[in-house]
Amino acid sequence: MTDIQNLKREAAAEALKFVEPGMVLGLGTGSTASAFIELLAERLKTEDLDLTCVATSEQTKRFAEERGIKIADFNTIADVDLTIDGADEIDPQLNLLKGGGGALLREKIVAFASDRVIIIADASKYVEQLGEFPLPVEIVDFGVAATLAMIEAAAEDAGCQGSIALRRTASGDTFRTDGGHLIADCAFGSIPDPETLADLLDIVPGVVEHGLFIGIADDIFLAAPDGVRHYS
Ligand code: ABF
Repeated sequence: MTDIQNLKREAAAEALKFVEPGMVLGLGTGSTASAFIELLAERLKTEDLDLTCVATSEQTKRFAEERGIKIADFNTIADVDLTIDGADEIDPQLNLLKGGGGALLREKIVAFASDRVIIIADASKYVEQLGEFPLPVEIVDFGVAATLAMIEAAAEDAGCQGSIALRRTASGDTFRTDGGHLIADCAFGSIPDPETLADLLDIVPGVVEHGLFIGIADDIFLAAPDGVRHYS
């Protein structure tokens, strides 16, 4: 296992301590969330926790089920006790930039339905200001050109500039989310006012959701070579 994988696993191990019997548990998406799912699967081999697990992506659903974790239909569940997820960037106010994996809509729905959200990451995800990682914005494919122009205008009003490009897969096809939408990756370099940008993107009609998670994280476990730091 590489050093970075070890760090992800250490952060995941801290989050695992918060899983209690009978919980409705949200499972995030990405490699750090996958490290958590692997540890959870190991724990479930020796403990019957009677969990109800929901997944934030089809990828996570498959990954969990391959490890013997049953995934419930989220259409029948209104409240989640605890969600464990990763992030692409985390700022000092515990705001997050997420969605590099394209699962931001389901991640945000599950996070909003959760009593507690724990974010796990290696320390490289901690930044003074969000935005070096391109901000993913999930959009519908009706009127794409107009929506992209509105995103650009919203970004300018929030003090952000940079290139906005529709995401493609490695083979060059248009990337589609689990919900069948497109992703516009916004390479702003920096986002000086994430709250304002989030508010402005929220009112663009063609935007389904964006990757700014403002005030959603309750706890963050950041694993560095000298130990795991806890922010809340
Ligand atoms: C998800 O996984 C996303 O919101 C974020 O894009 C990504 C982080 O992935 P990783 O843990 O692989 O860095 O949580």
